[in-house]
Amino acid sequence: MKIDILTLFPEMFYGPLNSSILKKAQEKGIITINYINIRDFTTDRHHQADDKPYGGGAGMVMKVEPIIKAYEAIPKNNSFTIMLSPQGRKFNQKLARELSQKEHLIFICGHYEGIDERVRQLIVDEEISIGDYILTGGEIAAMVIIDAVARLVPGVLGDEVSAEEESFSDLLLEYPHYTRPRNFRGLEVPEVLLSGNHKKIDLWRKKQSLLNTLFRRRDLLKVRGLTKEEKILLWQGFFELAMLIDEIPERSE
Ligand code: 4GY
Repeated sequence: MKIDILTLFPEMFYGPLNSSILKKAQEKGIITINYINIRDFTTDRHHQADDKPYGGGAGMVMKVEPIIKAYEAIPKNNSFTIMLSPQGRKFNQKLARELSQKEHLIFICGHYEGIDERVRQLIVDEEISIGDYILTGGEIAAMVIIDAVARLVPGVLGDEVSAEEESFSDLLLEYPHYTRPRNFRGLEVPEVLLSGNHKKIDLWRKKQSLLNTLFRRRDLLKVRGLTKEEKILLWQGFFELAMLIDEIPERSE
C-alpha cells in the first residue's frame, strides 16, 4: 500500500509512523509512506500556505493552490484521497477494513481554521472524522487512521491471524490477558489459564468477552446478536458472578 501525506508539519509524523509495527512494515516494503510539505508548493516570495478568510473572521485558511499543486505532483493511477475533519464520516473498524483494500491513499491534513472549500470539491474522495472533538490539525487524525488501516494490510502483523481474530472483527470486546508472574502482589492469574486445557481456555475467554461486552458495550451486543450457545455461556458467567455473593461474610444487622 502506498500512502502520501500532504501537510505543513511532516515532522509530526516521524516518531509515530517510524516506530514499532509500522516501522517494520515499511522496512519489509509492505507499506510505503511519503511526506509532502505543502509549503514546498507555494509560489510567492514568503512561501505563504495560508491567508485571511474572505468575508472576514478569526484565524487563517489554508490556500487552495499549494494543496492542488502538491496533489498534482504525486505519481498516481488508482488513488483514494482523504481529508480529515470533524465534518467527515465517522471512522470505525468497518471503514478501516474498506480503506485497507485500497492500493494508494492520499491524506490531506488541514491546520488553522480550515481548508479552502475548493480543495474538497476538486480532489477529495472522502472526508473522515475520528470523533466528535476538535483537534488543532488533521495530522493526528491521519496517524490514527493510518495505524488502524495499516495493521489490516496482509503481512503487516507478524501473526497473520491476529488482525481479524481480534475483538472488533467478532464484534465483541477482548477477554483479559495475563503473562508471568502467576501472582503479582496477591493478584492471581485465573487457574483455568494454567490448566493447558485449550477447549476450556477458549470457552473461558469467550465467556469473559461476552460478559465484558454486556457490561461495557451493550450497544455492540444488540447490533451483533447472540447465538443460543453464547446466551448459555453468558448465563453461566452470570451465575458464577452471583456465587461471589456467598464469599462475602455476613455482617450483623
Ligand atoms: N475530529 N477528526 C479532526 C479534527 C482539526 C481545522 C481542519 C477530527 O478528523 N479530524 O478535529 N481536525 C481540523 C482543524 C482544519 C482540521
